[in-house]
Amino acid sequence: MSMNQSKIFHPFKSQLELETGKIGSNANCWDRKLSEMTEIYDQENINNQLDISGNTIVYRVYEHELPYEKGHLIPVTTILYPGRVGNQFFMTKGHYHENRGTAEVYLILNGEGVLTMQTEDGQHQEIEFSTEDLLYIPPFWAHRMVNTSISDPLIFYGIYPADAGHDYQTIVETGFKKKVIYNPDTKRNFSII
Ligand code: PAN
Ligand code: ZN
Repeated sequence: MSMNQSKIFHPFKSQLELETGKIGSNANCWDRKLSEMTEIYDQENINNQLDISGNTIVYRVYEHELPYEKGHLIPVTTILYPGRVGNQFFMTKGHYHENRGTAEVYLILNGEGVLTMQTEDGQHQEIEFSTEDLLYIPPFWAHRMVNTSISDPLIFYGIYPADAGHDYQTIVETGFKKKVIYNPDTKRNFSII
């Protein structure tokens, strides 16, 4: 394939604050509020929650502004705050990549939790992690991060192919096979059920 000069994207550098997850420049920042993700929690937990109509931020995302085109990679940090809805921890909405054949890498900058994953042919896997762990999400695996800390934000850096796309709807319809719930009777404070 010949290279079209007008399509050559220029290299750049940017700063990532390791303690906060903030990406300094060329990045968009967006928040996911609890009120925008009520369908992914058990309805009895949501119904007992007092402030879902409010502005509780569950997570904040910094994402480099780059073309969503094949060949590029998107660097992104997520700050998933500590909290619960009933016995369910704060978690990301979770998704398959629209382009199912694309993978992703997560590096845990700070915190602890569980990565729940599943495939459309019925497999599932849950991986517990903490600071400095590197997580590999292969093609075809839906992925959701759960923050199991009572007090600390979970901060992770990810890189995914720019043409991956995000399919949230399938997860809204099927949910994840496994839930991570608060359980003060266990040493680690949570159970995977
Ligand atoms: C991540 C996620 C991010 C937020 O960058 O998009 O952590 O989670 P949800 O997208 O599930 O709301 C990623 O996996 N990108 O592909
Ligand atoms: Zn992803």
